[in-house]
Order: sequence, then structure tokens, then C-alpha cells
Amino acid sequence: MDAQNLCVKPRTNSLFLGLVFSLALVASFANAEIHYHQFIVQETQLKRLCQTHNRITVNGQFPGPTLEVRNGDTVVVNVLNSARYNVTIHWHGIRQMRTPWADGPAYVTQCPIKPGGSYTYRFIIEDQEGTLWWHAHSRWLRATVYGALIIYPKLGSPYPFPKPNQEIPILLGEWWNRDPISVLKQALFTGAIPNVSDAYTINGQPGDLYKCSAQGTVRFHVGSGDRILLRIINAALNQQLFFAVANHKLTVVAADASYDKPFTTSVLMLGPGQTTDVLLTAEQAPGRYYMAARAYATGQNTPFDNTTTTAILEYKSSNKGASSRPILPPLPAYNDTATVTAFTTQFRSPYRVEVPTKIDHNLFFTVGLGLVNCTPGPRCQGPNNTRFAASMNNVSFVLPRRTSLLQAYYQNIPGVFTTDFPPVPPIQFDYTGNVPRGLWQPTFGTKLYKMKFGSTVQIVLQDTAIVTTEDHPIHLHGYHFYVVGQGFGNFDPRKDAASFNLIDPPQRNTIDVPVGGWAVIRFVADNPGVWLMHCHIDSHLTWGMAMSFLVENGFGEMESIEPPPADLPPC
Ligand SMILES: *[C@@H]1O[C@H](CO)[C@@H](O)[C@H](O)[C@H]1NC(C)=O
Ligand SMILES: *[C@@H]1O[C@H](CO)[C@@H](O)[C@H](O)[C@H]1NC(C)=O
Ligand SMILES: *[C@@H]1O[C@H](CO)[C@@H](O)[C@H](O)[C@H]1NC(C)=O
Ligand SMILES: *[C@@H]1O[C@H](CO)[C@@H](O)[C@H](O)[C@H]1NC(C)=O
Ligand SMILES: *[C@@H]1O[C@H](CO)[C@@H](O)[C@H](O)[C@H]1NC(C)=O
Ligand SMILES: *[C@@H]1O[C@H](CO)[C@@H](O)[C@H](O)[C@H]1NC(C)=O
Ligand SMILES: [Cu+2]
Repeated sequence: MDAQNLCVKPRTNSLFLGLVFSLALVASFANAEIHYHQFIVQETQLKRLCQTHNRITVNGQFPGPTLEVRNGDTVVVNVLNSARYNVTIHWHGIRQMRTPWADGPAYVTQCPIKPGGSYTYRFIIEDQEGTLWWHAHSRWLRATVYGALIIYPKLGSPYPFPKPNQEIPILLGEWWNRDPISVLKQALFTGAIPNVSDAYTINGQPGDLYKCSAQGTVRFHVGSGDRILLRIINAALNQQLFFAVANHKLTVVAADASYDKPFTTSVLMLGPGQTTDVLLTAEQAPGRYYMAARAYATGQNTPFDNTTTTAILEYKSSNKGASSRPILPPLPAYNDTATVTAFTTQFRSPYRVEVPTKIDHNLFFTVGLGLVNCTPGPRCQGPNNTRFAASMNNVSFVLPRRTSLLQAYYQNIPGVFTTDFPPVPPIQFDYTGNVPRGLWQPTFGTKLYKMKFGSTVQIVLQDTAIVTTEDHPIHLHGYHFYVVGQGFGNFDPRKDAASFNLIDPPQRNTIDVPVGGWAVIRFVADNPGVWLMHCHIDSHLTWGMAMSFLVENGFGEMESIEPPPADLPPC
């Protein structure tokens, strides 16, 4: 898949002409184009790990269709729900300037598309290039409803690195032999930790280290000497993953659709939601090399899927044939936080960037788990008769059901949310120390944090040791942000602020808050709307590790939310 395969068709202004699966039409306006797609959400039979399963997919494909667009293009995707679950689609990392209606999280920016219903997402790619992805944003449907969203530079603009001979999207996923919705339902019923997955996948296939997977193992054929751009996406539901390619160094050139100063590494770590673009030169002896991914797991006494997924990088000139066993790359131990830190702290923006320095909203959010005491019984199977919960600043986020937050705000519907999300923890404590049991139970609420258009924002994201410290990939909708610092233990404003990188910090949309540590992000609230911020580990999101920002309109049309589309689904 490369730039030549862009879904470009002859100039046309027609709407959905006799829709067929995965139809893509493109209309040209000056240089920018409009890409029309149809996504049919449907039940599909997938053969994996010795069994045939019914799973929800888009257009019968798993992973779903790759969208290939250019910076400045318009994307129009009509989603038709032919499945038996409510569904929404989120365009992960797309800023959605003034189009929050197209963002997708269920009950935040829209009510879900009901079975038989449809909704058309329309948005413009504004000043973004690189690798993003799309996924379902309702319950756990994203386990099988996801795909790559690749944004090429504008026509005639080069990459800021030598042009690759080949580009390969690599989607890391997580597979359950049981229907993921029933895994979720069981966990919601019992209050315990959801069952871990049975396999990880690369482009939908577990690879030949699992039973019955040899046939499906993904093979990438490369030419000797070729420079390959790997666009790696962690689409796993609940797990951070290490990734490596045997005998090949990887040069990191971008993450979350923001370029960085290139650096070389032998292993990557991606939290769910994150993307990393790397250049690989096929300069090894012609042969077969595994690329492999497995867990980076940080929760203490927390079960995780300890399996390894593989695909094969196969040199075209290889004469060893398909019989030779590929070489497996070494991957760090599941708890190798030192390697993760060495990797993540190398990211820098390519140039000096404009980081906000005068901060209007100086926020401090704890992120962590919790336990709710309950009456012993089948619905109380968390540790010591509890149910698991999670929170930010001790508020476990509750989604509304009557309408979406955005509609409630836009149409002034009272009683759906409040705007009293705490800017700092309601109680200060030794966040990463031995937290007294009395602090473990959060409150529940639909609390938003309100900001004026154009405000400058700093957020300290602080992990807690409640139940366990753990690395949390925190994703902000509608924005990307600069990561100005990170560290371990409790954030200390006097000491830690002095070491912030305000020169060339990396820009991201998902920040992995270090286990038992903190990360500090900054951004300008220049996109009006209601924007979810949440842990991208879906089990934590399900437990309430989320909050939402309400960014008010500024002056005039260019600083205001567009009106809602006529086909916005009702609740
Ligand atoms: C979860 O795992 C337990 C123990 O292995 C098993 O009994 C149960 O059926 C599983 N539930 C689902 C929904 O996979
Ligand atoms: C994970 O699996 C490997 C073998 O593949 C084993 O050596 C290791 O002990 C396992 N680790 C855990 C924490 O289960
Ligand atoms: C990782 O886990 C192993 C046991 O599974 C333990 O021996 C080792 O000390 C741990 N390393 C770190 C850095 O926690
Ligand atoms: C459960 O209770 C036991 C006994 O009081 C205690 O040792 C353990 O730490 C508790 N576990 C949790 C997760 O609260
Ligand atoms: C969270 O709020 C609950 C209810 O007010 C309280 O019992 C608990 O101690 C609070 N915990 C923290 C960490 O603020
Ligand atoms: C699907 O969405 C509708 C509208 O919000 C809601 O009434 C219904 O309960 C949802 N169904 C499920 C199974 O969540
Ligand atoms: Cu989390």
C-alpha cells in the first residue's frame, strides 16, 4: 500500500452512486480532494485459532479498510449499521476543527447509530500528516472494528525524510476466542477484571507461534536494499506492546501523526491508541525475519496475555524458500520499564516549537484505579468483595443515556452534566505511596471542565498506587499536545517544572503516563466542542477513567462549532 494506491478516481461530484462495499470516490477541488467511503458495520465469519467466529467488522474486512488521504483533503464516510449492536466510529487523532459532531465517542459527541441506522461523518484534514487510525467508540466493538487512516503530505510536498520504496501499515490488535462483547458483559456483571485476550495480532493474524495460525501468518515481501516505512498502530484493546523486527534497526520518524527528530532503536513500545512511524532498511542477508509484538505489562498482580504475535519480513531475493524458520527478535521482559523510559524520552519535535508558556488553566489530574465496596455476591467479585472502578481526580466518569454531552451543551438541555470537574485532586495524598484504604472508593459523576476558546492549558497527569500503580495511555480527543515532561513518583512542581522541555517537546494525541509516575502536557484550547480525555485501555475506560472538556466558542464562524448534521442519530 503506497501513495500510488490512493483511492483517486476520475473527477466527480456525484454522491453515493450505487453504493458498493468499500467504494471510494474522489472529487478534486484545486489540490484538495473529497474522499467518499461507505462503511457497512456487519457480522462476519472469521477463522482464527482453530475455530470460526462471528465478529463485527467493517465491510467484512478485518482489519477494516485503510483510508488514504492527503493533508487538506475532506473525508466523507457514510456508516451503515447492519449489525445487532449500537455503534459509532472515531477518527483517532483527527483534530475535527469545529466539527465535533464527527468525532464519534458514543454519548459524548453523538448518540450511537442503532442497528439499521446510518450516519455520515464529514471532516477536513487540517495541517496533519502521518499515521492515524479509526475505530469503533462504543463498548468494546473496537476489538474488531478498526483500520488505518494514512495522511500523506499535500501533493508536491515531500516527507521530511528520504522517500521510502515501500510503505506498510502494521496494525497490532488483540483477539479473544469469546465474543469481546460477552467478555465485557461478564466483567460488567461480576465487577472483576475482564478476561485477558487469547492472542495478539498483526494485521488481523496471530502468526505462526499460535496453534492453527501458520496459514494466516502475514508476510511482507521486501526488496534487498529497499527503504521501508512501517506505520505501526497499537489497536489492541487493553495492552501496551513491545515491537521489534529481527536483525533490523528501526529509525523513528513520527508518532501520532507528528514528525520527530529521527532516532534509532531496536525496540518500540506503543500504548493502545499510539502510532509510530519507522524507517527500516532491508540491508540484512536475504532471508526471513520475524517482526514480533508482546505485552509491556505494569500492573502488580494483574493478569495479562503473555503470548507473542508475529509476521514475517521476507526478502524477495531470499532463496532459502518458505521452509526456513525465520529469526525471532529478542523482546524486553514484560516488566522492563527501564527500556520503555529509554525509548519514550528520546522523542523530540524536529524543530523549535511554540509551547504555551503563560498558562491559563494549570490542572493536576490523578489517574488510577479504585474499588467500590458492595454486598458479597455474584456482582461483587473484585478483590475482597468489591467492584473495580477507575477515575480521574476521584471522579469515575458516567456517560449520559438520554442524549450526548455535545447535544446537551449545544441545545441547552439541563440535567445531563455539570461543569464542576475538579482542577486539582479533591484530597491531596502520597499518590504513588501506600494509599490509605479509605481513599480507594471514587465518586461517580458526569463532570466536565469548562474553558474559554483560546485558553492555554497545562495538565499534570499523575498515576496513583490505588489497587496498583500502572502505566495509563491517556488520549485527548480534538487536540494534540506537547509532552513537556515525565518522571516517576509524585510530581513536584518546584523541582520537576525546572526540567520541562519547552524548546522541542514531542507532539502527541496519546501519552503513556509512566507506571507510578507522571507526565505533563500543554496545549491551546483552540477547538470548540466537548472533548473526551480518557485512558485508551478499554477496561479502564469502562471503569470510568475519563473526563471531558467543554471548550466554548470564540468569536465568529471560524471559532465556533458548526451546526449538527441533519442525520445526527437520535438517542
Ligand atoms: C472468562 O474466563 C473464565 C475462566 O477461564 C471462564 O470460565 C469464562 O467462561 C470466561 N468468560 C468469558 C466471557 O470469556
Ligand atoms: C511469559 O511466557 C514466557 C514463555 O513464553 C515465560 O517464560 C514467562 O515466565 C511468562 N511470564 C509470565 C509473567 O507469565
Ligand atoms: C520483572 O519480573 C520478574 C519476575 O517475573 C522479576 O524477577 C523482576 O525483578 C522484575 N523486574 C522489574 C524491573 O520489576
Ligand atoms: C484483601 O484483604 C486482605 C485481608 O484483609 C488484605 O491482606 C488484602 O490486601 C486485601 N486486598 C485488597 C486488594 O484490598
Ligand atoms: C473519593 O471520594 C470519596 C467519596 O467522597 C471518598 O470517600 C474518597 O476518600 C475520595 N478519594 C480520594 C482519593 O479523593
Ligand atoms: C442503543 O442506543 C439507544 C439510543 O441511545 C439506546 O436507547 C439503547 O439502549 C442502546 N442499546 C444498547 C443495547 O445499548
Ligand atoms: Cu489506564
